Amino acid sequence: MKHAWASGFLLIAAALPGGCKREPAAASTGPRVAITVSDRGFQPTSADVQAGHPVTVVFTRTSDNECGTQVIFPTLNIRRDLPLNQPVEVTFTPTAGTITFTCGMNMLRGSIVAR
Ligand SMILES: [Cu+2]
Repeated sequence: MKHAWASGFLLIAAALPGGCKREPAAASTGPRVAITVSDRGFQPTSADVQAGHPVTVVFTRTSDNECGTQVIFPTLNIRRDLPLNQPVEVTFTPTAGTITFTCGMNMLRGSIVAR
């Protein structure tokens, strides 16, 4: 299977800078996390956010690989199409814990970790 390597994917934590600092007024939806969907999967595969505060995850698919044409947050009931090279925003307010997202085929995986 073409995407078999994904099963061995290690989660790499990517801590966001800024901590509890207030964002400028424009950031009414809270911090933004940019995630690229490439031939190598979701990058970064994990991001830390603050629990109880809205976060916007911006997915941009940069690969023609069919695998990344959708992103799904199973526990949030969110499914979005990812057009090539067009940023797609997913905004939600996480409760503490790990929120997993996957490609439409549940092969590629990543997570948002809310603390
Ligand atoms: Cu896939």
